[in-house]
Amino acid sequence: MLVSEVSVPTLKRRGAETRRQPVPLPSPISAMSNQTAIRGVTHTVGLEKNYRARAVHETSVAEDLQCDAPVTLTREVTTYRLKGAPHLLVEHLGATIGSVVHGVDMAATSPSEATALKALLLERKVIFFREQHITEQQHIDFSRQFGPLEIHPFNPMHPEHDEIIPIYSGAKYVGSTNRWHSDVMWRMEPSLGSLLRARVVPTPSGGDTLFADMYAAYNGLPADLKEQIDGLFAVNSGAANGSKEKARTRLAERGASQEELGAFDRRYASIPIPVHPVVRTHPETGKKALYVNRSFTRFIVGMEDSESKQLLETLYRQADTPEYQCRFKWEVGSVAFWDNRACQHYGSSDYWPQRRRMERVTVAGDRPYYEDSKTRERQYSYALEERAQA
Ligand SMILES: O=C(O)CCC(=O)C(=O)O
Ligand SMILES: [Fe+2]
Repeated sequence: MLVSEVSVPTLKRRGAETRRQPVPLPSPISAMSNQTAIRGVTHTVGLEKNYRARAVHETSVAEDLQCDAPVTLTREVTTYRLKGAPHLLVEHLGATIGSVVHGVDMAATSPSEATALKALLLERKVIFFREQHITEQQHIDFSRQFGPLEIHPFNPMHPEHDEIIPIYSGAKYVGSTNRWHSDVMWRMEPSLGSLLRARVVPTPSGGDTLFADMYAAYNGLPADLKEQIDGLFAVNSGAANGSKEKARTRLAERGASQEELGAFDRRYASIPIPVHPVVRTHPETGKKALYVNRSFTRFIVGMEDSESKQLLETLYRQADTPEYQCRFKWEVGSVAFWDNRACQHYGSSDYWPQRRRMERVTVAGDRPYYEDSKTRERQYSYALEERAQA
């Protein structure tokens, strides 16, 4: 069905308003490092560490010679009525992953709409809504319909709402979510889902988020490799992406005393290091998902270091497969709601030095497990320390 045949909110795409103007790179580059963190900045890294952001900036042309005045186009889009909420229209992005749902109002979602959206999320792994010009509280309230919310233990919070993680980047703070990951895999119970809302986006383009279907990533492996990794476990930690160091630096720069920094270190040290299954059984769909990535996974338990590295590299590369992916272009007010148990995501860092401001609310999850398909036996994640003491 064509969108033009039914009554749906506007599907206008934003035209080019301003063009990217490359600016000279600072000299030395290290001057851009994250030395002056401010409250509310997270997931940031100095430009010198983010070679992709730097490469895009250096490659961009000084002026957009071939493009003139911006013109907004409307286009026809094929959509499908959502079962259980047929006034909501679904536009698919990737083959197996990612759908935009038209007609959602996050400020006034009924329980039956929420149920239908949850069923779609389980099928499509990530769903998107556009033009949600809602308050922070409405963002939180909508998210709460899908489960209890998670408060991040050490990231700087939104000034008024502990449930919101601000992910702000700009000239000083280079976007650093450009690594495939599933959120907070360094926790024993990583989050079920994340709801990310765009408040400021780069123009005319940049800062898209990519999603990879980790069921497809698993299904795409050769049979003998699947057999080899079924039932394996791997150590995961935030240390792999420097999250502790970033949080500690921010705290120090906000004037924390030695005592407060000591308390932070003790609190961080008390976070158990999780050992998660390499292949995770989804608790709601029963499907198998590949559950490792470069951001968090350190090594496979019980395997020689070199063998573990080699195997993990093969598994990490699965997320790079375009067939398993979708890509979402943000507009102000766009929201992505993804299932961390079924997909991974990657925030493209191709807009430096422009500003991009995103806010995330996270739905708490439960302990991952691997279920043997024949015996139905479940093996749950465990804390590295528990096993060491046993
Ligand atoms: O910056 C992005 O697009 C992704 C942010 C992210 O990784 C997150 O919110 O968990
Ligand atoms: Fe993330």
